[in-house]
Amino acid sequence: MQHITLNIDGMTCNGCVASVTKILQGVDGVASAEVSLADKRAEVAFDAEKTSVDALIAAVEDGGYDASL
Ligand SMILES: [Cu+2]
Repeated sequence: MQHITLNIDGMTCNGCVASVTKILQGVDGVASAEVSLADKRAEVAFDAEKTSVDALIAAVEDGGYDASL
């Protein structure tokens, strides 16, 4: 299991937190996603054989938010 922290931009409320959490948890291979509005971060645990950092970032950006390492 790999653990990363992504910087997330564009979240303005708890609805955004819920959206980003759902996006990340919807990626195949993601075990857990903890999103913080105050820190503008997402801590993600995932199976590196099923997904990748690039795929996680792409999923968040497809949802309308900015993500970076
Ligand atoms: Cu919002």
